[in-house]
Formats: sequence, structure tokens, C-alpha cells
Amino acid sequence: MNAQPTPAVLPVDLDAFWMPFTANRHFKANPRLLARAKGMYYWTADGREVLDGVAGLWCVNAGHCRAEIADAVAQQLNTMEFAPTFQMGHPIAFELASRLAQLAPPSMDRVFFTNSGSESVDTALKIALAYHRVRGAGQKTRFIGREKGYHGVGFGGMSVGGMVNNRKTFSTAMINGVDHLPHTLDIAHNAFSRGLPHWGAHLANELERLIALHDASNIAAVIVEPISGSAGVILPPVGYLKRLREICDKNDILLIFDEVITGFGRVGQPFAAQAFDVVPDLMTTAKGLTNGAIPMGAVFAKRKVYEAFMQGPESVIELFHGYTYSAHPAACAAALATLDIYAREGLLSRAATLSPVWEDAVHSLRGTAKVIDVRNYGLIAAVELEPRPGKPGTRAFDVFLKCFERGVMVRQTGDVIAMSPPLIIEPQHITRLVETLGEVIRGID
Ligand code: PXG
Repeated sequence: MNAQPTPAVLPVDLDAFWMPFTANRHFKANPRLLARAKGMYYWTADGREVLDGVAGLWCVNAGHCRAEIADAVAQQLNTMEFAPTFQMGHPIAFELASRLAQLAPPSMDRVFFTNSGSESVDTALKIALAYHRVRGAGQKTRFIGREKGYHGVGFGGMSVGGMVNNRKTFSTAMINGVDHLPHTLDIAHNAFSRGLPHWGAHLANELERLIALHDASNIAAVIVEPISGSAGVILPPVGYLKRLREICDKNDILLIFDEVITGFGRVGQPFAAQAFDVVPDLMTTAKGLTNGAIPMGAVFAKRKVYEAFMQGPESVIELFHGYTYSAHPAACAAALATLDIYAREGLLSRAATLSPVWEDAVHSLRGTAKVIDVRNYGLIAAVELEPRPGKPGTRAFDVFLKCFERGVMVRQTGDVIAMSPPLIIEPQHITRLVETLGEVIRGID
């Protein structure tokens, strides 16, 4: 990990970029500019080293600036930079889909490509509607999401999602017919659980209540994150996901796992579906698919879902959906190179190997003043802080800022500090990450 000094590359003007999910004025008054990255580290524009505790934004699972990925993308761009996938095809798109099908649970071997997690979610919702319709059950149009769920920012994903700040401004623009399960975070019962909490599987039975209310004949799909990331790491109680699966099966409702965060090794298996031994009907992914190097998403479908569409005249398009950049050649090249790295370096199971070290480290913060919960699974962790009276979120935001000043990047959401480091992390990085976080928390008011 050679830390070359980075020349200052401060842009002259920060005004024009309207930054996403950012306090624009605060940021532009106090910019945090990243200029270079390698392995476990970023370097700021003024040359400071920053340990990456969040894998960029939960996506750089193999660590930063993998030359193999860059080379594969460069070679592809110089060979064929773009090719359409509407009524045309190019070989590496098919190669990638086959490789992904081998990674997924056995029956989930059909893959639809998108460019982001949000597009993957909206694609999965549309596939669910179309699936029921082609089977003659076109009245099954309702979706069930979950409180505190995050499924991206498209109109569909926002509607099934349950993050109030993402929804309140757009309240009247939600898609119709969506209801929500209760979330499963309950600090009173589950604070400081190591791994999955044991209390709360019964919350899955709320699905039966919603089915009784709307009737199964109207419900297309249930969508949940196996582990909620954005809301501050909410874990499924032991048995909860299995129960959702049983209820969906009984009622001919598709189960969609949003694995945008949990996919590609984050939970110690290729997907949470395998880690939790619950196979959904559709699985949305993005992020780690290309190690964050090129935007790409993928929706995995059970073969029975795909096969339901393969009827009628063969010359007719079966699903009127897709993106210009579905299976973009550069993204396919990045994904194939990423999968090679994951396989060669055993990264898709590394989170399981490291998880005991990670768990011990993050739980060492138990007992620190203001820490009201620590949650972990795979290489994911959250440290929840007691909010400052009347000023929710400010304490954790200050912790995030102070950590960054001290050379460690974590993520803040509400009063939660979330961590999801690159899967190449070593125990000494874990120590530094958690020690810095602990020192900062101890020093904060
Ligand atoms: N589903 C899930 C479960 C996600 O976590 C998306 C969909 C949307 O993906 P795109 O690629 O459209 O952003 C996400 C995105 C955070 C954070 O810090 C998480 C995400 C994005 C930005 C920040 O928790 N997840």
C-alpha cells in the first residue's frame, strides 16, 4: 500500500455540483475531498491518509483501485466500448450472467442487468407485476415493503422503502397499493446482540395481518433487505426471514430480497440468501458486483419466474423493460474481473472467517458512555449513540466528522455509526478503526 503524496487538486469552485444526500452548504464550507485510493485507504486532496471503514459506500468489497479491474475495463473500451442489448447481444454479457448464476442459490439462474441498485429494485418490482399478469393473475399488484427499508430512490423503490426523510417530500407521488411491515429493530429486547438477535421472529407474522387486510389475491410481492443497511444496520431476528418465505409461499406472493448491500460477500457468503438459507424469488444487487468501479446492477430471478414469461409467439418481446446501458460492455468487463478477484482471494467467504474478530472488536465499545447498542453480522457493524436531547443525529454526525479528521472514514445515519469495510480488511485495520471510533465517542459531548 504505497502512499504516494497526492498533489493538491482542490477545485476552484464547488458551487455547480448539487451533491446527492449531502448538506451542500455545510460541505462546501468544510469540504472533504478524496483524491486517490488504494487497498484499504483513501488519500484526501491535501494528502492525508484515510482508512476506509465503509468500502466507499458499501461497494468496494475487494479494496480500492484493483489494477485488474481497471485493465479489463480499458481493454474492453478499446475493443468495443458499447453494444446494444435490445435485440442484439455481446458475448461477455452472457458470460457474466452465467458466472453470476453459478454464484447465486441454485434455482436463481436468470439475470437482468441494470445500472444501479435503484434500477434493480424498480426492475424487480416490474418483473413481479408482469409475472403475475402473464400467469393470468394480473390483479396481484400490491407491494409490501418494510418500515426503515431502503430500496433506492426511484418512485418504486421510494414507495416500498420506509425511510421517512426520503418519502415525506414526495408523499403524493408514491406508487399505489403499497403497505409496510414493521421494522425489526428493538433495542429494548435486543441491545448488544452478537450476530442475529433472538427476539423478534414473530414480527414476520405481521405479514399475515396485512394479507388478511388486503387479501392475497391482490398482493404481488414482499420486498425486504435481508439486513437493512441505510437505516442503520437492522438485523433479521433468527427465524424471521424463513417465516416471511413460508407466508409468501402459502399465498402465492413473490419474495424479493434487496441484496444491494448484502450481496457479494458482505455477510460471509455470496448472498444473504445463502447465509440465511432462505431463497427469495427475485434478488436485487449492484454495488459489489463491479467493486464500485463502474455502475452496474443485476436482478436475479428464479428460473420459474423467467420461464413464466417464455410463452406465446417466439418473435414477441416478453418483457417491455430495459436500459440503454443494461449489460454495458465496460461494466461487464469490470464485473468479470471483480468476480475473478473474489474467487481467487476467497473474498466471498472472508467476512465469515473474520466475523468473530470483527464482532469482538465492535462489541468492545459496549460500556462506552453514550453507546446504547452495537449490532453486527458478517463484515457489517453499527454503533448506536444516545441522541443529544432535542438534536437527533448531531452527535453521530460530529463523531463521523471527528473520525474523518483522525483518518478514519465511517458512515453516519441518524444517531448510528455504520461500518462495512472492504472485505480485504486485516485485523490491524479493524483495531485501528474501532479504537479511533471509541476514542472519538469518548471525547464527544
Ligand atoms: N437497495 C439497497 C438495499 C441499498 O442499500 C439501493 C437499493 C440503491 O442503490 P443505488 O445504486 O441506486 O444507490 C441501496 C443503496 C448508506 C448508503 O450509507 C446506502 C446506499 C446508498 C447510499 C448510501 O447507508 N444504498
